Order: sequence, then C-alpha cells, then structure tokens
Amino acid sequence: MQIETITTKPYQDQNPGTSGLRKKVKVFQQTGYLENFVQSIFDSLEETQGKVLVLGGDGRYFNRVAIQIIIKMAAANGFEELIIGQGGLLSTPAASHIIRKYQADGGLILSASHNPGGPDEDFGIKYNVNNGGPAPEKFTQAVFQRSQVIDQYKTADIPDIDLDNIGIAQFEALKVTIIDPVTDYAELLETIFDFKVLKQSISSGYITLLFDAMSAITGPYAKRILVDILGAPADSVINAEPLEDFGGHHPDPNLAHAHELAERMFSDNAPVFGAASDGDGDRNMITGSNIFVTPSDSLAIMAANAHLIPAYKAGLSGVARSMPTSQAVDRVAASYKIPCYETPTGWKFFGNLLDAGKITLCGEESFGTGSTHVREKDGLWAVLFWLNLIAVKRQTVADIVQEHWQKFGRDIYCRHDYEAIETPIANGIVDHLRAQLPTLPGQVFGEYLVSYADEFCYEDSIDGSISKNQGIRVGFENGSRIVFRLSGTGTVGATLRIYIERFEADPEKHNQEAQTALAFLIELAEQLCEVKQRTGRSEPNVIT
Ligand code: G16
Repeated sequence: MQIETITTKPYQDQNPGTSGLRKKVKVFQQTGYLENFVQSIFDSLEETQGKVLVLGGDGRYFNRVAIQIIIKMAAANGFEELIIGQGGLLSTPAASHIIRKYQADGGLILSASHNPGGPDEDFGIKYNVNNGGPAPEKFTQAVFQRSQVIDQYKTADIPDIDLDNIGIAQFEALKVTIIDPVTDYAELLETIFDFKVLKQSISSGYITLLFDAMSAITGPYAKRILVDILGAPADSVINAEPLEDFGGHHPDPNLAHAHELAERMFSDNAPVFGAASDGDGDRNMITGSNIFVTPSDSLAIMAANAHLIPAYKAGLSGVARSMPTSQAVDRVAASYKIPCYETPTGWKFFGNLLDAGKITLCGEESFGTGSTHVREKDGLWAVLFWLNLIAVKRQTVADIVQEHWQKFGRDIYCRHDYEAIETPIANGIVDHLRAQLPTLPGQVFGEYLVSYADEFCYEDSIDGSISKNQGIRVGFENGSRIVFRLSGTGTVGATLRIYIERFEADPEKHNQEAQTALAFLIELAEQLCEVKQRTGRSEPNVIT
C-alpha cells in the first residue's frame, strides 16, 4: 500500500471538551480538519505500529465519510487491526465493551451524543483508551497541544471498505474486521441481569414497556435485546431506525425531547415502564406510569437495590457521582457504609475509580449511569437494571421511588440550562460569581445560611492528578446547594447550567413539584449569577 504524507495547517480550536471534540459538521468538513485531529491523536499515542483500534459511531451524518478517512489514516500509521461495527455503527457503551473484550489498544468513537445531527448540525470524535473508557485529561490536553502545531498527516491509498458486510478483509499489514455491533453487548448484559425473570415478567404481561430510541443508535440494540431476546412486543420500541439526522430531533432523553414517550407515559393507559436513550446510547431517561425519575434519584435507587441484581448481589465496593449530581446517592452510601466519591462532570473521571475497584456504580445528573461492566455510561444497561428491579421487587416505578424517599428522604433537584449564550457574556457571569465567593459564606438568604462557596477542584485519589475550575458551588447549612457550570459539550456559544437541590426529610412533603419546591433557591441562583440581566433571557431553554 502506498502511504502519502499530506501537508496541513493547524486549526486552533481542536480542544476536546467534556467528552471529545464536538463541532458543527461543516467545521469537520473543512480541509484537513478531521485528519488533523485524528493524526494528533495518533501522534499522542506512545505507539501505533501493530496496535488494534475499535472504530464506530452513532450513525449520524458524516459518520461513514469519517470512518473511511480514519481507516486510511490508521493503515498509514501502522495499525495492525481495526474492529468496526457493521455499517460503521457502535453505541458508546458497546464500543467500550468491545475494546475490553477484544483487548484492543483503544477506540475512536464518532458521536456528538445528544446533540442533533445532519449537514448543519453536530459531529464529534473521541478517543477511548484500553480500559474502554474515555482518555484522561492528560491525554486530551496532549492531543490539543499537538493539534496546534501539526503540519502533516498520513493516509494510505487503500479503497473504501465495505462497512455493511460482516467479515474480515486484509490490506497488506492491516486487518479490517467488521463485526455485528449488537451481539457482544447483548451477551454482556445477559451476564449481568436475570434474563429468565425478565422474560417471564414481560411475557406474562406483568411488565409492559416503551423504549424510545429517538431515531438513534439504540434502535438495533433495543430491538435485539428487548424484543428478540426478552420477548417484548415489537411496538415496545419506538423510533427504532437510526437516522443520519435523528429525524430532525435532538436525540436527548429528557421529557422535552422524548416527547412521544412522555405523552404515552403520562397518559391513562401508560405502560408500567418507559425509557429513552440518546444519540450514542450512553444516556438513559427512566419513567414509570405517570412518573419521571430524576437521574440523581435513579442512581441512588439503583445503588440502594443493587444487591437484587445478579451481578451486584455481593454488594457494592463504593459509588461515585459527578459534583453537580444530587446528594441522594451519598445517603445510600452512608447508610450502607460504603465510600462515595465526588468527581467533576465527565465520565472520564470515573475510570480510575472503576479500574481500582473503589466503586461499582456511578452516575451523573446528565442522564448517565453505569458500572464496572464497561467504562462508559450505559443507557440500555440502566433500562435493564430498572426492569430487573421491577420484576423482582414486584413494585411499580412510582412505588419504588416512594419507598426510597420514605427510607432516605428526597433530594429535590432540578437543572436549568441557558443555551448558546455569547461566550463573553457567559464568561462574565462566571467571573461575577467568582468575585462573590469570598463574601458569600455566612450570608443568610431567607432560611438559607451559606456555609461554603467555592470552585470545585478535584484531586484524583488514584493518580494524584488535579482538575481545577470544575464548577462553582454555593452550599447551605441545611445541605441545599446551588451549582453553576459552563457546559463542555455545546457547539454554539456557551451553555450555562444551574443545578439546584434541597433535601426534604418529611414524607408529607415528598410529592411536591420540584420547580415549586425549589422556587426560592432558583430565584436566588438567578440573582447571584445575574443570568437574566446579562443575557436578556426571561427563562432557561431547558429544565430537567
Ligand atoms: C458527556 C459526558 C458526561 C457529562 C455530559 C454533560 O456526556 O460524558 O460525563 O455529564 O457530557 O457535560 P456538560 O455538562 O459539560 O455538557 P455525553 O452523553 O454528552 O457524551
């Protein structure tokens, strides 16, 4: 094979965010843009010669084009084998599993997750390391630095690969293996959950369910696992065909974007269980008949009941949550006397704790939960976890939630997002908050006494690495919190996220609507950051 070295000019904006590089498709289509970033990744690896790389994406627009480019570059950079999902498809958790199962050296996952897809929308790419998880910050920073000075990339003159047929092709030293994207992952889930009980509960009609794949990657996975293997009726999975533009929707599993599911779940004849996943299959939204379970509560409930799931019956070594996630799981950990870790936003921060066996379960407010089984959050895993709980507890989703609140109290929680703010305005908001940090402690707002105000800085207990500026926290003496952060996953301007929580021990007050129960803290948060004055907005774009 002939290898060409192409001269290129660096782009200055290839700084990976919370989860890889996410930009508009048109940005990725610029001459050499994708190639520069991929070569920067390859250049930042210790070795590419003779290595094995997993490759796949969520099927969004530009996925197939990008895969062909990457195959040629991988060949030129000396990789020995590429393992690619049929059609170029792999969900993020499946990619993580395949890296681990086949002991690959790493993987490139092509996705912009829950961001919309299409020629005018978003694309993304990230590198996962050999534990199956997202590369740590040290690596992503090295890639960014390399991308700022890169002046050439390598590509090989091999023909486009047929991505649609399972099998092995050899191009001189490069082996290209096209695999079924679902089989390995489905087998993994079968080792975790009680498929016999699940089949019985579904076939007997005890569990009725609805899964919204949001025209994204989980369609084929959900059809195989929920319908073909577990026996749910075919119409239990909606929007099951992955589309390059997700049918024009945001593949974001929340009540606003999964509206078809939401309408069915909040109707008179709602199924027992409803869920949705996102573009690349790592997020999950859990609902039951006429109830929505917040991701923070879902994590806490999973932790409290994990011993009922076959893979976790020996108990959990520990749990972790991202800093802005509610403290509900902390209460479970305290009650079970297991450690609870608080990490910055970004799944990559859980990797070391999972690898070291310090935690078994972890999760985030951003609709992500996962465990030691892979090194990514996992949407369908969370769905099966809940189905397994319903099947063995013989309770509805609402009853499971109520029982949990009775036992542990309720952390009433919400997040307000102000999207696409002009970057200087968003930075001004953060600077304004930062300036108040020294004087906030000791101040009283209504019944809330500020006990601390700081900027979250994380020291990884395994490798000692330090991550600064991970969000501004205002904590109150009664355990309530307000957290402010700028998102690291948006592609237009800046997104301000405001996270608000308050603990309610009194069961009489557990069924309050969150926005009402948190109204005082929401207003206080808005005043502290001056978001409305500074942006001219009257309300957030999304409330979750
Ligand atoms: C990614 C990360 C998550 C993070 C989420 C939101 O998820 O993997 O850890 O919580 O982004 O991040 P941010 O608040 O910075 O936008 P995904 O599903 O988008 O890959």
